[in-house]
Amino acid sequence: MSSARVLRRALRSRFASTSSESSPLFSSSSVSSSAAQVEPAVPSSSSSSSRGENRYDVKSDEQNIINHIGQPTFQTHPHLFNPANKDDELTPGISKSEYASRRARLGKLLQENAVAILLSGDVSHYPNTVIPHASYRQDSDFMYFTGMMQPHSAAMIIKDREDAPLRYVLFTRRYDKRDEIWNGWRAHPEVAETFFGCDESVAIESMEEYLRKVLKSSSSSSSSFLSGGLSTARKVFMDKERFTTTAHGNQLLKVVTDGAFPTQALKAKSQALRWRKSESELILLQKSASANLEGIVAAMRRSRTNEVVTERDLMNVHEYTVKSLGADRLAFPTVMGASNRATIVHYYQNDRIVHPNDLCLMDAGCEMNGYVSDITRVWAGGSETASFVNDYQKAVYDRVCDVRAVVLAKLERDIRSQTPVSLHDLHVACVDATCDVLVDLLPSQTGGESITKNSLLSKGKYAQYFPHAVSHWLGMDTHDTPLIPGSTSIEKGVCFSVEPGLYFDPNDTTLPKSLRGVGARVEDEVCLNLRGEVDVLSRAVPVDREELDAFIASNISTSATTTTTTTTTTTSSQK
Ligand SMILES: [Mn+2]
Repeated sequence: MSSARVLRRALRSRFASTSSESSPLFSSSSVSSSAAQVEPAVPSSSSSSSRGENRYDVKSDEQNIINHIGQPTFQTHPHLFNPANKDDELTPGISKSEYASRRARLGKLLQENAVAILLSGDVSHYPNTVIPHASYRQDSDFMYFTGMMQPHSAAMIIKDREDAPLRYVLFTRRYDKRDEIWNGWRAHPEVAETFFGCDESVAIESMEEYLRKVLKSSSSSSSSFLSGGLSTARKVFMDKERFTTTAHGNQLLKVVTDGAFPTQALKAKSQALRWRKSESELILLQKSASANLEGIVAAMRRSRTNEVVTERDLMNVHEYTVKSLGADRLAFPTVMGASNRATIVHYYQNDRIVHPNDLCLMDAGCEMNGYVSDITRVWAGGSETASFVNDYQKAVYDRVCDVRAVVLAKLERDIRSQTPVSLHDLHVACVDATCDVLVDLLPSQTGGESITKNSLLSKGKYAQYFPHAVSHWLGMDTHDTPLIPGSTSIEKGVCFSVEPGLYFDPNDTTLPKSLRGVGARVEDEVCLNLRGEVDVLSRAVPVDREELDAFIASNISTSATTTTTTTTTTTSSQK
């Protein structure tokens, strides 16, 4: 049976009994004034239901039902889904069974008689208003286990015994007509069960009471949650800091702490699972990287004009392009620094004019289907015929590319010889190669000190020119799974950045004048694919200076459509 038919049947049978009880968590004095500011007041269900506004007017047509789910489906967003998998994908690219297997793997990491509690991401508002920011971003852990993209939701994964099936309960807001008018469609408990594949869907307004029962059931053999009695207290897996930002979260936390139930953080377990990506996740990471590359190429093209362009123009061209290709948002504020702004690692003002032959550093990323990209390229812009004209610019850029080559070669060599290699090992190799470069680029006496590899390393002086790490994990977040130490050996399915750089402070008078204000970083996305091969997801845009110039020139002379084909061809070949 198609999911739409299942939904239609469920809706017909269940909406007739839609509860019109009041909403204890959101409608009354239980919401503090500070929480009301964070979470705008939802009107009392009881008052509006008395006017008949809170009844769901369900028509039997499929489109109406699908529209009420409140997040993309194949029917409403066919451009985001793979038509071949339209009945399987819960979110674009990820199947319902993959979400179920994620919960099952989490279940294996939990002890018996445990409950994991996850909250959806908070809604943020423009200051002093109840106007929400346009692009709601789901909490990554919650998204990973549920595929639920909507706010004001929560989930419990209950494990009674090793040999008993997990129980997955999803909590969503009750239907509220006024909320729908202001904020659009949402999944309500009546829809959620079938659509999200949970064992039970419950109104989030009743979650506190439900949690009490789950916790109490740990010592009760007659509980509806258990098929057998358990004598010890429920162990609760939750990230407490996530519960303190809303009145609702605080109430749930109080239920757990008042009962003195033993708690453990959930995030170490969720990050351990999220760290290794599945085949579908790697495909989504490649799609995100390919869209991001399209955006960077569009910015390159825009920079090669004789019109006056600003850094912001280039940033906007990138953002427009990635969003046109399906990105929901940028992964982080774009760094678009021309000339000496390229020396500022997290430059975000992006508001100055790009002059002819300026080096343009763009460090950009987008989030698409829940997965991010993070790529940096440097090129010469500001005029139709821009090129690297300064020998120091050429030298710094070329030597950063050399460091990149050293790091990637080490990675490739270690993976091939099955030598364990970690992000920390890559950083050590990067620092070593960077020091070699610095010895060549810096005068032998700089700032009253003699520059040798030893002096750069032993005093950590290299960090003045290379202040960041060469790598971080990548995935649903830009700095993904930060609890996985950098000393962990890279495994199949793991994705990370490789980003060497060199930055020479414009105001550092100890440097030769031509070196001041020169900065370059080259950042690639790398994964060890499931076949155990090193895969550079950002390889469609070259880094070698001459190759890159030829690439930009060919992209200027061709149409935007042709460019799209150039980089997405690589995406297709990845699958
Ligand atoms: Mn990065």
